[in-house]
Amino acid sequence: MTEYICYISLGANLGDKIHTLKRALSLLEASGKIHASGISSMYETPPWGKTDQPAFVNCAAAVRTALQPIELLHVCQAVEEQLGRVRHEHWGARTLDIDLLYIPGMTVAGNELTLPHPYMLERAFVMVPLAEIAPELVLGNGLTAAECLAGLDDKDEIKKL
Ligand code: PH2
Ligand code: MG
Ligand code: MG
Repeated sequence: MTEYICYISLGANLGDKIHTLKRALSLLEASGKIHASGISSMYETPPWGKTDQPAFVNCAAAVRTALQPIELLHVCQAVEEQLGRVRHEHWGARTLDIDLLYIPGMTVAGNELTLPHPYMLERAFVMVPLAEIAPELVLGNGLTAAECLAGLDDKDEIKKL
């Protein structure tokens, strides 16, 4: 496959969150097959969905790779495991979560992976970091990341660290 860019979201709400996200980005690079071409700031974000859990730290990255999207997902899952992720409950606390968000011009509809990420546009913890690194990126709804973010009212609760 020729190289393409995939936008990803990283999150943690247990342990040394910032350290974990930085380690995760270096482990993705260390695979030799994934190159981060843009990394957002780190943001402290209130838990979304299941609200009785610790605050998250989230960031976003643009990664360049020639792996198939599903192979990219598997490398991300291996990094999650390497950094001690144990899967507890759906939307619950986690040491590390890496989600694939969006690959310009590509959709994926499989058992393991759906692209664009079905909830990305509703989540300020995803859209604030994404709009920082790619404000002009046109997303699945035809609007730019910055335009999508402007429509989210909980964006003010996202704090840059
Ligand atoms: N991830 C979830 C559910 N809720 N909330 C925040 N703030 N950040 C996350 O990364 C997050 C969440 C499921 O993966
Ligand atoms: Mg997630
Ligand atoms: Mg995930």
